[in-house]
Amino acid sequence: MNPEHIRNFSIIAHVDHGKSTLADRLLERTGTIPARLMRDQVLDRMDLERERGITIKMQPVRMRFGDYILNLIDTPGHIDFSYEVSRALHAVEGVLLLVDSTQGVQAQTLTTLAAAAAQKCVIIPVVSKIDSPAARVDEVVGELAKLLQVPKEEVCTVSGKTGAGVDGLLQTIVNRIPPPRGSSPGSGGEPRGLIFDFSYSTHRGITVFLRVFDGTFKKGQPLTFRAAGKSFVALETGIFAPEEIPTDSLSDGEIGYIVTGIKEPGIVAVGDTIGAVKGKLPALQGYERPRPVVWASVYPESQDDLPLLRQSLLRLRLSDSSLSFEEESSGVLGRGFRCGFLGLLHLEIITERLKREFALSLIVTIPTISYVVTDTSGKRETIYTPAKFPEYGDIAKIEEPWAKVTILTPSSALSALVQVLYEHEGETLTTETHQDGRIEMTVEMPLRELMRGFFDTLKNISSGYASLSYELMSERPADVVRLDVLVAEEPIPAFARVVARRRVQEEAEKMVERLYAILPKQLFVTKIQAKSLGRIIASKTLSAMRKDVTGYLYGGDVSRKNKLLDKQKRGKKKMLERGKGKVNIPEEVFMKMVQESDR
Ligand SMILES: Nc1nc2c(ncn2[C@@H]2O[C@H](COP(=O)(O)OP(=O)(O)O)[C@@H](O)[C@H]2O)c(=O)[nH]1
Ligand SMILES: [Mg+2]
Repeated sequence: MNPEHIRNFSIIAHVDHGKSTLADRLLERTGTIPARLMRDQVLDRMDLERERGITIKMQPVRMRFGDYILNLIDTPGHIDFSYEVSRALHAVEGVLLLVDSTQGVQAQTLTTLAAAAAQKCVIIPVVSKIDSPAARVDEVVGELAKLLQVPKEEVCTVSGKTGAGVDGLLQTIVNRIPPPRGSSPGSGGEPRGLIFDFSYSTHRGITVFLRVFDGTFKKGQPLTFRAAGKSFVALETGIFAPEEIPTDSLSDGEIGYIVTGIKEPGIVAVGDTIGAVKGKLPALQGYERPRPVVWASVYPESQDDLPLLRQSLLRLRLSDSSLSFEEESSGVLGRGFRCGFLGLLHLEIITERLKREFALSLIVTIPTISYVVTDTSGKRETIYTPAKFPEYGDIAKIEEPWAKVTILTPSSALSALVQVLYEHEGETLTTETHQDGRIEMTVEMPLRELMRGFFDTLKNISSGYASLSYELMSERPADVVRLDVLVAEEPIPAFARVVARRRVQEEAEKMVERLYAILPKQLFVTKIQAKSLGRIIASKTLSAMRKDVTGYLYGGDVSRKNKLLDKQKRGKKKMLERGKGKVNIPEEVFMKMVQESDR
């Protein structure tokens, strides 16, 4: 295939701005998918994507338009999946930057635009949903033209619903997006490609998704992964239609797949270069591994399922390279995994997939962030689990990740937003008023505070109109403390939290109250306490369950009755003294305390 006739592009936008629906029309107009097989958001192939109406995974597809081959990669819009977008951008020369004409530019529009520009992609501005009665086409075209500093005439307008503007857009793609450059001079046909994704099947092992940059890949060819240093024979080469269609070969400029037959996990990685065994071309620039944003523990409800859970996580990682996990054990919950996620939606999607695709019953603990703790001996350690957060005495310095947050909000929500930012320790860097009166703010904020329901609050105060996007920044000093919950004077490690010092009292009382409300009475008086910095800062006493020891005595033998009650009292006192570890915390109580309950 002559690269001059190839165009590789991606559709990027804020969530729900119509990417997948526009992709439907492109597939339809190019006759890629026959009408009888067409359905809404056809590229959203996972059940979960279809049910929720969101794209989770990027999806490549090849189309034919006249003499041209168009390779499109549809991407997710939610911030948690921006790693998918960044990987897609490495494989293409251009993007359609889509903005919903009923919404205008949103926070994620700005971040995806920045990512595409950094990748030197050619950007085609497109305003979508022009059929909608709520469309403000002229206004949004103006907004987008201003954002990109291009004349209004360069902004395309389309409807993914009616197909209006789609033919023109196809022509624009061919005209404005450059063809991929051919093989490096002097490479002598040596193949080289970048792995941007992969999938796994039991009988074919790992299939890598690649963008070919040089030479030609053929079936039966011996190949190697540069970083992993592993060689294999290509079992099949092919393209996405969007289902996998075998081809004789894949050559420079093309996007396709290679079946590797490799079944061991941990070898194939996105960002690795695939090439000839003993090839001379240098490795291509790969991707930075994304840093997990939140951590949560996942335990099987029954310990018998531990091996299945391990296997399932390994399997999921074969279609989601951003997932990270390691085994851990907790006294009560048994063995499980501490997992790192790219955000709360990512966590939700992964646990949902574990439950559905592998029929697992799971306990998922409250998500937390990580802290970097330097102890008094100078040792620096990243702590992912509150239960491992050191006691206050040994700490020299604590650092926590910060986030740079972009917020776009109607001006009517501004005063409420200022208050909320204050409560979440946000520091405003810039404020800018858009043409339509909306305010764009960049704010720096501890990730801990961003994860403390900031997004929900933002949506609430703006009646749903504000949008947010963020990127992680490096660590800064943190004023946080460990908070423990004690039952009968015994700390319960699984209940430990790390909270802002200024909120520790409030959190302590909340946790004590919550446990008090759900812990059944014990045989003896039970103290429920919260402790921080070596002091008890909240406490409640759960009265004893009174077992009726005198019940079998009838008649009026008062002295005998008193004697028995006395004995019971003494027994209880003894139990209280021995009380450690004697408290029976039922599993439901445990689950309610460690799982998220106030969201
Ligand atoms: N009226 C109208 N609605 C659209 C259009 N394109 C998408 N939608 C709707 O907008 C929502 C989000 O669309 P989707 O393609 O999933 O957006 P994505 O998140 O960017 O992939 C869905 O409810 C679509 O039916 C359009 O051109 N016109
Ligand atoms: Mg989509």
